[in-house]
Amino acid sequence: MDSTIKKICEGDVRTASRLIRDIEDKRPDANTKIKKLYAHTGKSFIIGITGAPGAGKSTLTDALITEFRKLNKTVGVLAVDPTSPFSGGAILGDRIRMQRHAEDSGVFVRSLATRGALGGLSQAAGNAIHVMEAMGKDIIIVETVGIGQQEIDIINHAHSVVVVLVPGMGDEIQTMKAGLMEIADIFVINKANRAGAGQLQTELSTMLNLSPQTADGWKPPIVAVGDAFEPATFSENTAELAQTIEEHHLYLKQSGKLTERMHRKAMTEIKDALSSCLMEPLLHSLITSGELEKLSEKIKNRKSDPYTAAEEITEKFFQKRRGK
Ligand SMILES: Nc1nc2c(ncn2[C@@H]2O[C@H](COP(=O)(O)OP(=O)(O)O)[C@@H](O)[C@H]2O)c(=O)[nH]1
Ligand SMILES: [Mg+2]
Repeated sequence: MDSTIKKICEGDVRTASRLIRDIEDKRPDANTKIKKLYAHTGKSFIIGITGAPGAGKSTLTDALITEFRKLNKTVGVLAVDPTSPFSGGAILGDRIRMQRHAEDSGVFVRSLATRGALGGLSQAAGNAIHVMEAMGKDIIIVETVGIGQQEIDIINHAHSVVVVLVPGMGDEIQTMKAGLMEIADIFVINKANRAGAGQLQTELSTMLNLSPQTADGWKPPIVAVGDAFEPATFSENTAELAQTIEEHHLYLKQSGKLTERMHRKAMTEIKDALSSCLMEPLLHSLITSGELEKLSEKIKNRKSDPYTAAEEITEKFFQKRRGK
């Protein structure tokens, strides 16, 4: 076995961290490593946590680490969030809080910054998750800011999706519209001691009752989590959240829906891989050769159309490939 792969499978933190950095930097040999690593992945349960910036995702993730460790599960955390305390610009309080897990060899926390080409972020996240899977982590938590399609792509790498909402942020309905409603398995109403929590809960339940998802056998539960600075109730609430996540995992296994989720994940991965093998090099060569500019000009002047142009491009691309 390749020594890097061997070390990662033994849980070596330095080797795993280096590969995650190479993935993030889009080094070409990172994909070669992932290919070799792939056979050692696929055993972890992957939880996606999404919601608006400041909704308390990192605080919840931190509390969930504690809960899962109590259950003797090893945990990997991947924060794909430029505003996250895990990534770079940590506020002192968050850094101190994370410190207690830093001592624990059963916990591995890494972040992905939005460095490099944006399009590759879902692929980078998927691959970083694979590294943690190969390390043998029982549970992997992926934290991501939930706004657009890109975040939904990232969350597709998860088996179970937790959407975090906060009363009074005025973003609840937008979050729903962004397509998170369809993808949520569990809702958290965070900072639930705040005004408007009850109303948010009512609105959400009404929406869930109208949603066809309820016919699916799993009605997304709503877990209310109180203030993070009230340790007693907060740990009680986060224990309930961990429990709900475990229940969803059990449901997925027993209903056969875990296979569907694995399929969804595989589809995302192959799309990501195709994009990095095909779309990215293709666009890169079209841009650097000036071809894209010329084609745009022709299309603009109605000397060509986008479909003919795309056909010509693909024809040329495959000819070149075959000639190789
Ligand atoms: N008052 C209050 N503040 C919280 C709570 N949870 C998190 N925060 C604070 O809200 C800010 C954002 O939290 P964070 O977990 O980083 O949110 P994220 O951006 O969703 O990851 C931080 O300053 C936290 O200390 C809470 O339950 N109550
Ligand atoms: Mg965060």
